[in-house]
Amino acid sequence: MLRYLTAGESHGKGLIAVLEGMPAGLKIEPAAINAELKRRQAGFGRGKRMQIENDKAEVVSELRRGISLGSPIALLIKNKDFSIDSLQRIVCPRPGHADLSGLLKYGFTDARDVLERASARSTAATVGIGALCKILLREFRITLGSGVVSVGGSKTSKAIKEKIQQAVMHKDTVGGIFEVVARGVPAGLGSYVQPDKRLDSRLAGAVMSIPGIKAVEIGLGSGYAQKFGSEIHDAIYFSKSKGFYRNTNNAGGIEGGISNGEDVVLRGCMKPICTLMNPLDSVNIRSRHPAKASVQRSDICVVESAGIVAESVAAYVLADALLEKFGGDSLSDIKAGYARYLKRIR
Ligand code: EPS
Repeated sequence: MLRYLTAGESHGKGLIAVLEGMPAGLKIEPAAINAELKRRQAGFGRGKRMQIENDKAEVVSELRRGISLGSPIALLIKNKDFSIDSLQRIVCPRPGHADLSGLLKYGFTDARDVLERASARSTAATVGIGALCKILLREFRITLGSGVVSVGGSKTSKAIKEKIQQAVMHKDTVGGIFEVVARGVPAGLGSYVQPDKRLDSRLAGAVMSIPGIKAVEIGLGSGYAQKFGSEIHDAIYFSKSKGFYRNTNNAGGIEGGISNGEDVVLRGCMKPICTLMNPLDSVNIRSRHPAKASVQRSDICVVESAGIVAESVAAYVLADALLEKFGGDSLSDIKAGYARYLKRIR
């Protein structure tokens, strides 16, 4: 149904995102895309790069008078810090980063060749894709939001701020957990008929594709391991006004790989950023002698931004599953099928 590609290096000319499979007839306002890009740049703990960039997307293909034509949509986000050719070499790989495995894989002698593409800067393009998908989902009253659950084990906003300040003071970094909630998702997206059609496997894979993510859970997630079935499964009720509904949502809105009509809830765990101002032991890749890992401009904590990126990939998965079920080339066809379906399941 939908597919996307991104391209671009952290300090190259810019980032490109291409999304194919969007229906014709959708009003696309660049302001809505730019608002999402801005959200990704914010958050306590971000580094100096975010003071340089002011991410804005230019829609370089597919629209006519602001309305989609059914052809691929291409976005361009220019980098202000376009300095790729003059940046210093990096010869002491950072533990936790793609530096060493990338060097070994591609036969480079400068980790700069790895980190330019491995950089989480690419997530600006991902958020551009997510913003387009959110525009489609909004037509069906499906909305997504995210929030920080914890940072370094701290949970209140005061304690989280203190934890990040502590990391700054100790020249360290800190990770955490974010939660994404999608509201208004109808029952019936995804399927149990094949592993790759399951909505939960698609969401988990999508969130895992974000740099720095080490765990994903849907609904109660690992909490399921602690309780009896009778305590944990979401009992089913029906009323004329609500249709089928639950009083609990431990399943995170997905049963048997299919959305069940409740909110879709997922959490992701992001590791601490790997660039440490007080670096760990590493090895000089040329001399093979012990050395401290390289240090360069970076962030301290990006859990909040990671949540926005996770919203974006979740929006992509939900939009893809929606088009799979109600597929059509134009928005009006899809809406007609959607309305018929909603009537049937009530
Ligand atoms: C990022 C841009 C990068 C980093 C960060 C995310 O910019 P620079 O490397 O120029 O400071 O701030 O990327 C990483 C932490 C990483 O490890 O790649 C962005 O736009 O989000």
